[in-house]
Amino acid sequence: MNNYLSQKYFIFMIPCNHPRYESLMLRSRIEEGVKNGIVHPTGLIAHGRGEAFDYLIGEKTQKFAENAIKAGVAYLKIAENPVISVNGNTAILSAEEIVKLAEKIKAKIEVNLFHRSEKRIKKIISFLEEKGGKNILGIEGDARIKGLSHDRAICSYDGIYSGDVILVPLEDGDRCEALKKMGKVVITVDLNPLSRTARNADVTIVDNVVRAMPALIKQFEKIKNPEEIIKKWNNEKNLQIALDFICSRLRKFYRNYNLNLL
Ligand code: PTJ
Repeated sequence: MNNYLSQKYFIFMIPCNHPRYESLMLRSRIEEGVKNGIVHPTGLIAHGRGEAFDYLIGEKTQKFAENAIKAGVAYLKIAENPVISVNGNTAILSAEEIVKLAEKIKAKIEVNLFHRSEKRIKKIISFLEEKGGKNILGIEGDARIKGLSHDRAICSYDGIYSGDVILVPLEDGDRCEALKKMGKVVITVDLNPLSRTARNADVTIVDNVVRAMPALIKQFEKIKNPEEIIKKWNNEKNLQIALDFICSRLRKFYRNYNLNLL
């Protein structure tokens, strides 16, 4: 069976009432993304790590994520030059929402890759354009994020380099730190509340990007008091709430299954 048929066969094999339907469909999208060159092969591993943490938070947008989404929107609302940074995984999972959010907040979209190649940047730009994206940055690579030695330092002068508030879903810790050192406000979406990115960002949305992006769009109209929200925002405290939530869920699992592991 060739690749195309096996992919179709896989989709056909997942009935809508399968208890893991949504999760399996996301896997299928990531797999398709690898096949068509949008997602880097290691994006499969990153997705798997994300899945594990999503399982632990109950695969739902929890209160701590809702609060972070509000804080993220508040920063995006007061931004003068907001930028949405897109990698392979985010593009394949949330292209339409990225385009919609960028329109709402008047943000630039920049493709910025850890495993950078011109070919993949062009593919991701075309993919976002198919969903309605315009003037997408990334290919010019005419500036560098200071203090980074790998290719993710290569960025666009008109985008990430000169932006003030940067939304970076599925970030790697190094770049988050480097962007902070450049004085930028960093908002991230990362299912892992323990990651360096999560701990270094100004706002960490501990949620799946497929739920967080539509929620950011929805909140945009609702938030009328961004300054007040920012004043009260405490990212560290919110991350602790996320971790406490995961721990208490694990304790419940332990009691329910009576595993006697301790
Ligand atoms: O497309 P490229 O070349 O820029 O590469 C992108 C990846 C994601 C492969 C690269 O940035 C990478 O290796 O990332 P890391 O260091 O594995 O970090 C990814 C983080 O995103 C991990 O903490 C995961 O838990 C988290 N994550 C994975 N899938 C999701 C997610 N967070 C939110 N939503 C997801 N769907």
